[in-house]
Amino acid sequence: MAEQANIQPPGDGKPAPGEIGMQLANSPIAEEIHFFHNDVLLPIITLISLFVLALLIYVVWRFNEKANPVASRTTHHTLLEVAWTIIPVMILVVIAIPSFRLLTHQLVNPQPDVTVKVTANQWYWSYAYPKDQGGGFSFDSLLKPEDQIDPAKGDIWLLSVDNEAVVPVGKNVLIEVTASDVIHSFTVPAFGVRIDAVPGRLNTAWFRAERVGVYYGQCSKICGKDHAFMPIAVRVVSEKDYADWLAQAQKKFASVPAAGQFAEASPVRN
Ligand SMILES: [Cu+2]
Repeated sequence: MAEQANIQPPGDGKPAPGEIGMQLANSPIAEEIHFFHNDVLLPIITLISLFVLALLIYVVWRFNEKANPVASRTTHHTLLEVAWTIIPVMILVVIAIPSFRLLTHQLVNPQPDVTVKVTANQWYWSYAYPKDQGGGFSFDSLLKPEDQIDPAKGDIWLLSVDNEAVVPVGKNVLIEVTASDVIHSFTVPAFGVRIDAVPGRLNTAWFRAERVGVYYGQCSKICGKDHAFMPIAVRVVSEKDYADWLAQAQKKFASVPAAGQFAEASPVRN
């Protein structure tokens, strides 16, 4: 596999210093999440906050003790009460429509081109590539120790791992997620993926990366003392590089006893 130059801009695949927004989207779901947050929720939140602030300022100015020495004894106003019930309900309906549409897109897996089985362990990840898709191997992915971090190669302390998961660009990747011990959570912000890894249960999620590069994530469920030290690194490569990597990985991980029950891709469950 050709070594890729690190040409990713800040905030692409990893956090950037001083960043307050989200990492750049690299999947249709992440784009939809960003649209929902930036173009639907934020304007509504801003308008409501400004409206409430204006009401507070008006009340302070108009009804303070000096301006309004004799307080009104009004306790009910039917029209006002109906309005402040109906308008929030209508706002919630406006939010619910894109929200449920996004949930549906996230939760209904498309026909996968590549399936990767992800197993969470205290405190590392294991990836298995099914045999019928050119894999037939599995490997563990552990935090790269600080003394092996080489920034010139694009290594990032606390995010880089010894063995990255590799997926092809522009393909539907189905991930089947489980855990061997306690509950973990497989989260890669740039892909819009966050799915719990639960012992004895197989959860699925999907993404389709649109750009090559390395995309990082972290376990997102408190899972014990090294919870902060089990990062996720997914390298997105071209289709040719992916085929080359599969061939290399088959040899490299041949000695690792393949998790037999994970050797075949499971049927898609929606
Ligand atoms: Cu964990």
